[in-house]
Amino acid sequence: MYYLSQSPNHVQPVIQPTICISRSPNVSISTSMALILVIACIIFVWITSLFKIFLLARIRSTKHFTLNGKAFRKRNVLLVIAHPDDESMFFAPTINFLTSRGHNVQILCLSNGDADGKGNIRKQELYQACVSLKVPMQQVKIINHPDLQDGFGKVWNHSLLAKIIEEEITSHCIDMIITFDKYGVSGHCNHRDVHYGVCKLLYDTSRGDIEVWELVSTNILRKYSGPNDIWLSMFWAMLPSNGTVQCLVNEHSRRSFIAMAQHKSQWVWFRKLFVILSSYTYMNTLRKIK
Ligand SMILES: *[C@@H]1O[C@H](CO)[C@@H](O)[C@H](O)[C@H]1NC(C)=O
Ligand SMILES: CC(=O)N[C@H]1CO[C@H](CO)[C@@H](O)[C@@H]1O
Ligand SMILES: [Zn+2]
Repeated sequence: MYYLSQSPNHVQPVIQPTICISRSPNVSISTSMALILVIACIIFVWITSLFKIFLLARIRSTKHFTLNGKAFRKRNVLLVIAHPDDESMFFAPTINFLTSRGHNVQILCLSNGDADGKGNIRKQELYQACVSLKVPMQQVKIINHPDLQDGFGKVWNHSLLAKIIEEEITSHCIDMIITFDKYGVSGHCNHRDVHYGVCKLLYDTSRGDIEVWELVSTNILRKYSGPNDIWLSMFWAMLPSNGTVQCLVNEHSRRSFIAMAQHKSQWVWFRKLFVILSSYTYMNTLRKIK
C-alpha cells in the first residue's frame, strides 16, 4: 500500500511485487518452522517405535504360534523363498524369532538368483547370510532347476514347486511351513509362484499334519515406514476378523543388517536404504493359512 500511494499511475504492476515482498519472509519462516516440526515429529515417532520394538522383543509372550496353547514343542520349520536375499530382506524377524527359541529352521531357496549370471556367487552369499542368521549351511538348500530360473516374466510350474517342497518336507520331518503370501511383498512373480506352489502342495496332497503361515504384504506406505509400522501391525494382529495373525518383532535387528551385507553382489546403496526404511527389517506379520 505504501508504493501504491507513491505512484498512483502504475497501480497494476506495483501491487503484485508489494504483496510478494512483504509476505515472503513470513511465509518462509513459517514454512521452515513447519518443516522442522514435521522432522522433529518423525524422529520422535521413529525413536518411540524403535523403543516399542525393543520392549516387545524382550517380552516373551506365552501366546506365540509356536506354542499353540500346548507345552513347548520344538518345531521343524521350512522357510520357502524364491531368491538368495529374500531371507534377509523379508524374513529376518521370523528367522531370528525361531532360532532364538531353539526351533529347527530349514531354508529352501527355489532359485540361485541367476538373473544377472551371478548364480554361483549368490549361492555362496546365501550360505554366509544364513550363518549370520544362525541357520547352519547344512540346513539351507538351493535349487537350480532349468524351469525355475530367477526373473520377471519367468513363470514357475506350480506342480514342480509342490513336488520339490514335498520332498523337502519328507526328508526333514517338517511340521510348519513359512512362505510369501499371494502378493509376495514386492509383487515379484517368482515370490507369488512360490506361494501358489505351497498352496498346491497343501490342497493336492491334503497333508493335515503341516501348519502353513504366509508373510503378509503391506501397502507401499506401510512397507517403507521402517519401525513405525509396529503400531498398525499390532493393531491388525489383535483384530479377530483378520484370522490367525501374529506380529513378530525383530529381536536382533543388527543381525539382519549383517546378514543382508553378506549379499555383497546385491549390497548397493538403494538396497541399504531399503533395509533401513523397510518395515520387514523390524517386524513380520504372519497369517496362518492352514
Ligand atoms: C509341471 O511340472 C510337473 C511335475 O514336474 C510336470 O508333470 C508337468 O508336465 C509340468 N507342466 C508344464 C506345463 O511344464
Ligand atoms: C495383517 C492383516 O491381515 N491385516 C488386515 C486386517 O484387516 C484389514 C481390513 O479389515 C486389512 O486392511 C489389514 O491389512
Ligand atoms: Zn526375491
